[in-house]
Amino acid sequence: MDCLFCSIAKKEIPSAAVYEDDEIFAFRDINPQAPVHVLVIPKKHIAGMDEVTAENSDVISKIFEKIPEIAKKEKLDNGFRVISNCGEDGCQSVRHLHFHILGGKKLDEKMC
Ligand code: DGP
Repeated sequence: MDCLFCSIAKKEIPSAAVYEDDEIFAFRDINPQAPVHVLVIPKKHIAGMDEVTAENSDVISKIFEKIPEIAKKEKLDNGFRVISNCGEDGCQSVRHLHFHILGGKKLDEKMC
């Protein structure tokens, strides 16, 4: 399967890694929309939030356990935002599930 974020997780395409373990990879967004903009992905391909099921959701809870640790490491002590765009209406441009961690400044109140 030709998937950009699978290739990034396998290091076939370089990225600025922030965190890695057997199941999760976190790296800096190539087009940052805040002073800190990190993407957190499961290494195993899940296309998006619309494909999360009871069978594959274990890694999602692991990602959500890891996000506060990443935020702390990135010094986002004053808060941050986590976003997962899904599908066409959600403006998901890469069909590999990812969570944006945004912070390092006061973010816009408007979310859409
Ligand atoms: P979304 O629009 O929610 O699907 O977010 C995809 C994000 O992925 C977008 O903010 C830009 C980022 N991105 C796209 N291609 C690359 C890449 O090759 N490397 C990195 N580090 N980020 C990428």
